Amino acid sequence: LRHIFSALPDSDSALTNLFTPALPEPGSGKSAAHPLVGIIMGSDSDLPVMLPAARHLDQFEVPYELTIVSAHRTPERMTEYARSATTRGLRVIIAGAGGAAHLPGMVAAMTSLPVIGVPVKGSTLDGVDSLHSIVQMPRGIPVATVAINNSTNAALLAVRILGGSVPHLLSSMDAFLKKQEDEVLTKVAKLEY
Ligand code: RP5
Repeated sequence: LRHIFSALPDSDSALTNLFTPALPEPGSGKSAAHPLVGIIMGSDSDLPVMLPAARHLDQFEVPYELTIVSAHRTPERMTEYARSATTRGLRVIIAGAGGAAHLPGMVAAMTSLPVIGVPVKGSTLDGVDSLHSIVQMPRGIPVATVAINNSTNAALLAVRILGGSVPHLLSSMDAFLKKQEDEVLTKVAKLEY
């Protein structure tokens, strides 16, 4: 993944001093020393779908880490990742997987952190298999599931969750929504006749 990281834009975190002392000092952008969001995926083949999550966290200057954790191929790594997430300072986990997409649910079973699941569309079944695997969790173990291949929304939801502790992020989200609204209204104005 090294070349992917180097392809991402650098961003200095603007979050320093905005967190309560209970939270670790924020690092800066991708592979930060103290990531608040963990982006994990079942395979490197999921990376194109998961990269928009990283790019959006960069935009909001939220420090994150990104790596491969497979529920089936590296079950012990998954257990260690989930069990250590809170003490390592993570506050939200974004987990993407395709097919028999057990990663988000299994991670949610082994941590109390909020887990956001991204169903990845595989080469067959249009991603509905992944969606059902992630969304149909049993009572007691929630996974916030976004739309198929929509890691953008996973990142935006993570920012909203972190915004509960970091008011600055809610202001950034307000600005993001306003910009988005303005863009649509500009298109409306152009299309109207
Ligand atoms: C899942 O199996 C991964 O999340 C991926 O979406 C899918 C296929 O993996 P590869 O065979 O491409 O490695 O575990």
